[in-house]
Amino acid sequence: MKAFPKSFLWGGAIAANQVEGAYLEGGKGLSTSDVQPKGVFGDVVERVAGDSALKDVAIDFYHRYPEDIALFAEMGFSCLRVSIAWARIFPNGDETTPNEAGLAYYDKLFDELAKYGITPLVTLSHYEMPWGLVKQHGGWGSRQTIGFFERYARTVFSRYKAKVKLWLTFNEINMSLHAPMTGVGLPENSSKEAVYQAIHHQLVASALAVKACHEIIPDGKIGNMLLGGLMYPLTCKPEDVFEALQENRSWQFFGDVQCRGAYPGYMLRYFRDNGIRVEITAADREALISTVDFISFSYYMTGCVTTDEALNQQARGNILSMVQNPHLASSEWGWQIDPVGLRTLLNMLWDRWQKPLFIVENGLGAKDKVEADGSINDDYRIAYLNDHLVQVREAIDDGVEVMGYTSWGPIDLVSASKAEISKRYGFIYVDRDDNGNGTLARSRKKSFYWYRDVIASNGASLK
Ligand code: BGP
Repeated sequence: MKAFPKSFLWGGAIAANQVEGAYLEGGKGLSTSDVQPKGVFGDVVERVAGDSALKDVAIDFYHRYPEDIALFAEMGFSCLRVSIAWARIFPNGDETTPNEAGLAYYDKLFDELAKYGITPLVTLSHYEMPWGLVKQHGGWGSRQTIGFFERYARTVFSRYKAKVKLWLTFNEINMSLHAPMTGVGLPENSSKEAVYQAIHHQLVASALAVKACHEIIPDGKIGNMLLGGLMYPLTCKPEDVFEALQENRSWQFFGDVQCRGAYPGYMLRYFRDNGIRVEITAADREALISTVDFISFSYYMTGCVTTDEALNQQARGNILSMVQNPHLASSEWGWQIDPVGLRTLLNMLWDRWQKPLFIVENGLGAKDKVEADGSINDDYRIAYLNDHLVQVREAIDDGVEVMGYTSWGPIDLVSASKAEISKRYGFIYVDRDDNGNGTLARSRKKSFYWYRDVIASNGASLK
């Protein structure tokens, strides 16, 4: 395989609430993730003294980060995507002064990365927000939350401006309609109007963070983060093709606002046709003009769209209500594996927005078997990643500007959708099970050595 461009960043991506644990240490407040022990689609469960959830300890990255970063460095990472737990910095979310212990923790983390020359890519909000903001202010349903977020963003930009040059605003900002509590801190049964209003507040906050980043870190870059869904029409029936266009737009509209600085016409029509009234002030319009420098996205699977109601009914049980593609195989969790779709999506997003793209999540969640000698032969993971990276290389040859690739969960972590650890993504195995048993010891899987070779050859070893 032809090598990747010299500036291409290689690494992995993790999120605070899925790795750190230490959920009440260092003055941290509860976050929405802490009260969703069953995962991002799960109900809110109020915490009581003595209860516990897998995420409370997660993989104990909060304490073990030096060991883990040393392992990432051994693989040759030039980039690590992490997130800051907002509730470590502003425990309740509405304080006027930040929690110094929380700020100091991430200082140490960034310093550790710097030791190895690993560039941090930092998400401001990865599927969590301070629970206090939800309980006392109504989450993103309240306009006030825009100000709380802006204060948080300005605080961390000012603190880490010398250490962190690459930032992302909200993880998978386009998931909120499917997971309102996780995305915008609203109850699951909220009306569409309420969720779109909250999304609007978040889009304004994202744009204000872009503006603040440009002011405070002039040599920095800030991107958005989208779930990179790609929907195919199930058939070539024109109605199916149009349905797929609309479905793709329902995911990409967030990117349209963040890249173009205004709501697209098709979205305004959708609001009109469905009687959804979103309050968009003149000041909001002005704020939205600050557009992102680059686009980042996750990519795991594709799905199909049809106007056939019977097939749609059957699909309702799937994670994103997608109809299965008969041409693709699925992971153990039913996610359809589609490497070529990644090339298609990279080309489509480039054609649409003409901004650099960063693949900040991609990977295979699978059950791993530890052999008697302690080895883990995860050839399925190697095949998945290899095939996707080959398509990334093709897209670069197609003329798409790709900044880098951070595979999801380079070390096993707690899954977002199911809050289980047996759905493993890592090159590094963590000895812990879904009940929280295990030593938390780390070990290298076969894919660890494979990824190390890919990075060392700058992609030339891919097949
Ligand atoms: C994305 C999230 C991640 C992550 C990943 C894999 O939606 O941004 O946080 O966990 O999906 O999903 P899961 O953990 O459910 O397998």
